[in-house]
Amino acid sequence: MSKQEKINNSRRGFLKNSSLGLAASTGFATGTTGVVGSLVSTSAKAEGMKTVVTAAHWGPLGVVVENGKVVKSDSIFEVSVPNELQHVVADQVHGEARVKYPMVRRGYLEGNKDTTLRGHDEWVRISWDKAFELVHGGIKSARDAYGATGIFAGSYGWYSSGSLHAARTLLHRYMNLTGGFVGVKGDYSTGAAQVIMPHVLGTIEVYEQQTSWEVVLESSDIIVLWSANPLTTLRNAWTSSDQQGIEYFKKFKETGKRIICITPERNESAEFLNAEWVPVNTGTDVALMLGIAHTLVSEGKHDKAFLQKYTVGYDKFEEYLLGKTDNQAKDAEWAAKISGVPADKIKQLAADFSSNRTMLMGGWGMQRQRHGEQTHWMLVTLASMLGQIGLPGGGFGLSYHYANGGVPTATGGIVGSISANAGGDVGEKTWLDDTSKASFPLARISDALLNPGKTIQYNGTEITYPDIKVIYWAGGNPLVHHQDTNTMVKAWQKPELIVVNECYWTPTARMADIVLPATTSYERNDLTMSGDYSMMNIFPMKQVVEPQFEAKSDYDIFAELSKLAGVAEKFTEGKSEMDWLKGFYQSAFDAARKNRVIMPNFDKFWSENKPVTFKVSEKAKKWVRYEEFRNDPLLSPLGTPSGKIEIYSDVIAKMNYDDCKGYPSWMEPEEYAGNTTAEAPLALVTPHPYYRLHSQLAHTSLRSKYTVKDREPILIHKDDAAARGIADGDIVRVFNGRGQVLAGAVVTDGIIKGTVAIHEGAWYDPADLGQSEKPLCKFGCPNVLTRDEGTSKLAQGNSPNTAIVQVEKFTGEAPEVTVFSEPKYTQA
Ligand SMILES: Nc1nc2c(c(=O)[nH]1)N[C@H]1C(S)=C(S)[C@@H](COP(=O)(O)OP(=O)(O)OC[C@H]3O[C@@H](n4cnc5c(=O)[nH]c(N)nc54)[C@H](O)[C@@H]3O)O[C@H]1N2
Ligand SMILES: Nc1nc2c(c(=O)[nH]1)N[C@H]1C(S)=C(S)[C@@H](COP(=O)(O)OP(=O)(O)OC[C@H]3O[C@@H](n4cnc5c(=O)[nH]c(N)nc54)[C@H](O)[C@@H]3O)O[C@H]1N2
Ligand SMILES: [Mo]
Repeated sequence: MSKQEKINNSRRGFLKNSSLGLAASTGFATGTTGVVGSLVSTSAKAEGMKTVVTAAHWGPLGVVVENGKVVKSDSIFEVSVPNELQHVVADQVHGEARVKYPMVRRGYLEGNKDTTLRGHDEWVRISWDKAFELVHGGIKSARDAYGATGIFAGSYGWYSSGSLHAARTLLHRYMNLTGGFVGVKGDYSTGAAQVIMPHVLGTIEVYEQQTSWEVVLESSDIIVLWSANPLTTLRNAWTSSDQQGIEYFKKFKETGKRIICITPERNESAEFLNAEWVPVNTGTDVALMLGIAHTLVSEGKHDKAFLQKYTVGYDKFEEYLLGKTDNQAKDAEWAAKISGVPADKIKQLAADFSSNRTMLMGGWGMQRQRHGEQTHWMLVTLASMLGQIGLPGGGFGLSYHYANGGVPTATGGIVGSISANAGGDVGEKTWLDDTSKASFPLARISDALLNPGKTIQYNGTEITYPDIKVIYWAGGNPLVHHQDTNTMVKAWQKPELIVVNECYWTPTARMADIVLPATTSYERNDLTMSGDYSMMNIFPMKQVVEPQFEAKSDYDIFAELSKLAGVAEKFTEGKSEMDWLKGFYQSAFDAARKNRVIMPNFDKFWSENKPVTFKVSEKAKKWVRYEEFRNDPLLSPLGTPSGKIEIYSDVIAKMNYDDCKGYPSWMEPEEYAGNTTAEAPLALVTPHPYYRLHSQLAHTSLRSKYTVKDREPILIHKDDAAARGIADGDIVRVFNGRGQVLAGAVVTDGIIKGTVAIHEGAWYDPADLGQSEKPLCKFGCPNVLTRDEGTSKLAQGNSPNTAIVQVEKFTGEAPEVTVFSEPKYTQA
């Protein structure tokens, strides 16, 4: 089944089941949100049944509960593109992957120091009292012996939405109160872009509001999805998705204007939006952009006046572009050889971009690779040459694919949230200096664990890795999200103690010493807003069911641990769950009032069972990013040293890094389509999944929508499959020098020849951990195959999309996938 068929099919499914009786006509699709909360409370009339309104990253939900069990869930808004992630609350709460009780690894319990047992030791069920005693004791003795730099609580992850039950923040709050911890710098999402952009534009850019969609609809002639897949990625938001971004993409399609999608695979967006797909080799966008830039210059189509007035250093870059510095003109023919995009097409793109109002919408997959800093720098440079930055509907936007970027910001108030610093008073933080010096770019985690004391370069500074003895993770899945799993498994054997709070038996939980069962967001009360930029709604997140088995919220877990450490009062500030929520809501209420927006009081809001929705001003609808800068670059300069767009950055040049020069340039990655080997002749790309949020929901029934013979799918071009005797639906082995996984072949012409795709977030399920150097992952976690190296000395971001592999038909008896059910355990 093609992806489009999948989308159509699931739409039919949605219409058929549509409903809980929740989705009334709301006018949502036309941009005027309405909600159906009042219907919600009356929809479930049957005895013993109720419908509860809550929310998740994947949107606001109505959840039907019957006799204490979730039976159904759906969006409370009518959305024109269904989001199946919303339909599996029952699986999330009652599924077989739940961690039910506190668990400890037998070796740890018995004082066996052999940490290589992690991941294949026996589990022992213990009481909460025993668990708290073990965790508190382990952390305390490590603190006494090694100090705060021995404790790592960076704990990156996407846990669940909510202002109060934010797993990672709560962990930090507890750690801050008890003597400190080593944290991390940056994130996996935009590891490279968020470090380079401030040098170029003076802001982080990737998490900023974009030119309003209303302006784009009106003024853009062409939108370019450059390494972006909004139909997939807008299904989620860091707060909660209200899918307004998807509705706007759909509206743009309906205008009949051009949409171009530049990606290695014809992704869900390209199909749904009927975009012109430009297949490109993974990791070659800088070359492609240079080819377009060169065409502009050779045809005199670059905007010299714009470059002169609003940028610095173009002349230095142009020397490189034209080949004056290295005898290689970066012309369309040169770019075609590298990128796989024909030279004629490159020239056509240059002509189209420069003769139309063009919005370059840059996604982030292309910066999650070696030299990932260059892609967004070069994109901004190309946009500068086109000269449309700051004009309605022109220029670039680096967040249209994420959390409703470009959906106009509503006028109202923003809810408060729990802070990592308790009550503002945590005594003298004598450890703070040491730990902040020791905190490292998060994607260097394996390197840091394996090489304590090693010094690395980072954005013009030096960082020396700490000696980590304890890891505490709450709300992330590093054994799935981090690159080169086999190296990580080794690194993970270094600490003396690893504690994980989890709702499910994830690969990370399985690799811990102590696992504490966390409630899902459906087992507690909370609040969230929607759309990280649009801030349009406040959703109540009401408790749907009682905590399952012995699960506790992270809040309660850390409150108990704080009690053992003698700081409970500071941790809780004497407040109950509802006290916190009232306070967070009040912040929004007060801010809204200043904006002359009246919100219901908390009690009314909570009892009404529906969101608060804010209105959007005409001004917000007309907002154009960089308009002020364009109107007056002297009065509204950028935050860069020159106040202009830095096509050449003196600051970066002076860092003298061999892998990030003073202007954007093409640097050949160690592994890509143009640099393969006989052993690994195919490039690998690892996009984000349509039916999951990373690894979240992998354990639900949604799996049946995408797996092939129970395995994570791998997209492979029909010629590459034929050359290997692989048919659609075959189980294949995918391997390289770093590891091996099984996957299910999806044979297609929807991927550029020479590249295969496996989506990130597939759970790591090793067949023979402890017996083999490179255990076979039975399910298909792509990070077993990816490269664990920083993007460059500048950002040290993650680079999973720089990888090459081989694929072969798997002929043996395929081992059963076991990672999605509870492991065996014994009673203490
Ligand atoms: N190859 C490759 N790898 C990638 C990427 C890629 O593109 N390619 N993308 C990267 C990116 S951008 C990101 S953001 C990361 C994502 O990596 P993660 O954020 O680690 O991924 P999630 O699957 O969201 O993990 C969140 C975990 O928190 C748990 N959880 C949910 N709610 C709670 C709670 O209330 N309490 C507790 N204690 N736990 C909870 C979930 O069960 C889940 O296991 O992956 C990165 N890895
Ligand atoms: N459904 C869903 N939504 C999500 C997430 C999820 O896991 N599932 N994750 C959320 C998070 S934390 C993040 S960071 C964002 C991620 O947002 P992005 O980073 O933008 O998502 P990706 O899927 O990694 O990449 C987008 C597209 O770029 C393509 N691509 C990859 N490498 C290259 C390249 O070298 N060149 C070009 N031209 N294209 C390339 C991918 O194949 C994909 O089609 O999404 C968020 N939304
Ligand atoms: Mo991310």
